[in-house]
Amino acid sequence: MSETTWPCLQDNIDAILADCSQPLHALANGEVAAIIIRRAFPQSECASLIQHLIAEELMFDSDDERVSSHALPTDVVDQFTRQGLNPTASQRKRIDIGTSLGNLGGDQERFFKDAEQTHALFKRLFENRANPITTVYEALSALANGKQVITARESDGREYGPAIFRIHYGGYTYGPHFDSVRLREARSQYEVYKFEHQFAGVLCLQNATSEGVTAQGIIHRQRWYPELEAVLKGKRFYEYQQTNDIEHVQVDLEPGDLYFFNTGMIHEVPGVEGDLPRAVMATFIGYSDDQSEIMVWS
Ligand SMILES: O=C(O)CCC(=O)C(=O)O
Ligand SMILES: [Fe+2]
Repeated sequence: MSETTWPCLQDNIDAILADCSQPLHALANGEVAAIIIRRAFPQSECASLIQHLIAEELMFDSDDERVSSHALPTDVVDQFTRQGLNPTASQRKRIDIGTSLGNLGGDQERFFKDAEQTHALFKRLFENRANPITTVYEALSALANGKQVITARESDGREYGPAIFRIHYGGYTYGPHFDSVRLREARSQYEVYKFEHQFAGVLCLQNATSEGVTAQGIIHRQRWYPELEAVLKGKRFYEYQQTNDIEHVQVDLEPGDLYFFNTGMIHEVPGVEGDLPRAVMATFIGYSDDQSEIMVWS
């Protein structure tokens, strides 16, 4: 691992703002690898939420056979296919709770209907407990230099899903990739297409741990560009990284920690087959220096 000079902003919001007065601008232009807010959401609430999701049968314990009978989300199948893997032969499972633009965006009517149901589900789930979605939106607002943070919506008011819970079982791996509704999916019929930059905001709820090693995100100091696509498709990114001496940062999170990163940078989460599944609450974020609104979706 080459020594990195690429900094992260981290600790609590005040410390981050004292270090950098425009943190989202710094994330957009690649000056910083990530913004990490430690203990953004109480650890005890993370554990309690996991138990709640299990009680609601929205997720399962790792050894529950319903995990393997659960259909993989379409975007996961696409991801495996992109990586040259056979999704149906894979034992690696992921359960999503929420509405994914990546998954359903091909059918606008279905997407917005699903998002409506997700809003209703989350309203019910968080009626009497701490809401991690609020935590993420408030943290983002505090970093936003006066920009307004809202759930992504179309000009006619239709709302996207506000966030998604992703439960990763059995060493589930995200290989090196980037995310962009603009550059990858080219979803020009959606409002969020207008943003110049896309970030992710991910709150860790539970780590997958095996012999002291946890599954953690890695961000490479390499922005996606069209010619890199052949390298990613050919699974030659590690070779490319070595040849070009690309720095990277591993962001180690504890339950309750929240991180923001630029999804235009190549990133990955190598899987660790732990006793517990890795559970996160994930969002995508649309940001432009010259837009007064920041939109959040999943
Ligand atoms: O789970 C994470 O930390 C990031 C996952 C990721 O890269 C994605 O959802 O696109
Ligand atoms: Fe990603």
